[in-house]
Amino acid sequence: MHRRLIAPGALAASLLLAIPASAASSSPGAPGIGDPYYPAYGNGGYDVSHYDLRLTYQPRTDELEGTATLLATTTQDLSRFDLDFLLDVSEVRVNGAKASFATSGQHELEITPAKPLPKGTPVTVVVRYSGVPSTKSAYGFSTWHRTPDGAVAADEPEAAWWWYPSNDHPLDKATYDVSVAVPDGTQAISNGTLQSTSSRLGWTRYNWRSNKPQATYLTTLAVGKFDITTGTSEGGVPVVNAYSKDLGDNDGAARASVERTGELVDWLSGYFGPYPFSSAGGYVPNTTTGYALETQTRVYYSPKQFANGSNTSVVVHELAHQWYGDDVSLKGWKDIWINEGFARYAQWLWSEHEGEGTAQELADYVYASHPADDAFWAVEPGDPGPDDQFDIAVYDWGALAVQALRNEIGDDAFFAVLKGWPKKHAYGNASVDDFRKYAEQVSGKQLAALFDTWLFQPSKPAVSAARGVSL
Ligand code: LEU
Repeated sequence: MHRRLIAPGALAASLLLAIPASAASSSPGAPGIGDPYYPAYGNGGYDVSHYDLRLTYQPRTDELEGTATLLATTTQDLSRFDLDFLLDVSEVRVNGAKASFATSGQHELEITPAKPLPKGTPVTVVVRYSGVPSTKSAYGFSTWHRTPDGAVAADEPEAAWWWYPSNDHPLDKATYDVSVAVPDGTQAISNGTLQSTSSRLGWTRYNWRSNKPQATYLTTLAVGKFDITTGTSEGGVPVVNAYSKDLGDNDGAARASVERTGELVDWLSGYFGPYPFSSAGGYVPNTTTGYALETQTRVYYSPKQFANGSNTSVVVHELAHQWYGDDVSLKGWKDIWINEGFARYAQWLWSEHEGEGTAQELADYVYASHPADDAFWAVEPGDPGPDDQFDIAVYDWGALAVQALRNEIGDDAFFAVLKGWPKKHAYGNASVDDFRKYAEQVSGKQLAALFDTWLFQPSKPAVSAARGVSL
């Protein structure tokens, strides 16, 4: 009992003195950014401003390897932080020093820097990694799609985990340099502008730059044998499109649709304001999946979109997202109506332009074609829940709600809102509530009841409340 030389209190005090002030209060960043639909998506404690991905991909074996360098700023005193990622990590450095790392949960890479990171400081994170993405899954699924000559990463809301470590949530947008080396004769397609290509030792490196804030799920990679076309729209927007050389019967219809990107970007600019990015375009790989995705500046299209001939409507939908979804991104995944309701409404405006039915006629049709007991009306477009996030109701009822808003506030205010919204929140994030407040401000009308009826009730609006329809 006489061996105790220092009283416990004194020991604790001497230890505390030895720890720098920032470390005393630092704690691990949260493993999720706080989205109630997807609690583990994204992370807390830092904000990424730029991703630099320098990769090599071998289509034959599906091996991807390389280095991701992230520039971030801490938003709290951090003892540890997470990235979302599935591939095999060999080394992590934080501000130049080796950091320890471990995996946890479905897709968390936990990084413990050698020294705690004080709040508000710039941090450089380097992650060296490799792996075969098609062998990885989370929650029992994979969104990495191999093709006969390569692979594609394009999905929503999850796509990044299979190919780069990230803070995987639209709330944390960043700029990107994506540089991918592929075997000579193969191309790598990504977002933004192709800065350069270089060849050596049998590999060709494609250097893509996306220089405006971009959500993680909107960052895409496609490798395969592509035919790349370039041009400039009449309005001055550079256009880069890419078509798999293996589209078979769908090749003509795909090109007849996607080659109209420049014309459609200019047409949409009339409604939404100037195109927000340095480049536009789309790519059609030889995938078997059936959807399209508004990957920023370079839209992903499945060949199936063109199985019945040209489909300018899907091109209009995905290009509308460049303003509604990409330039202005949702704050939480429950805000999906702002993306899909307005992209669908743009298709209705295009239908009207093409003489194939006015927006009002299409709204009436949607309203009339779903009886009150149809499950369609059970999905609230304003808060559909994660399982119904991409239900047809979010699109069609969502667009009907847009028509209801138009009828309530009149065309002048409506088209001012349509164009003003991307300007108000350019390169940022916004919620359905933010949209209602903005529409109220522009129109001078109280819209709470209208939004409640059209977006937040799991039932078919009564005809008496049906401002969207002209029945
Ligand atoms: N946002 C996509 C679309 O344009 C849907 C997603 C489920 C891939 O409709």
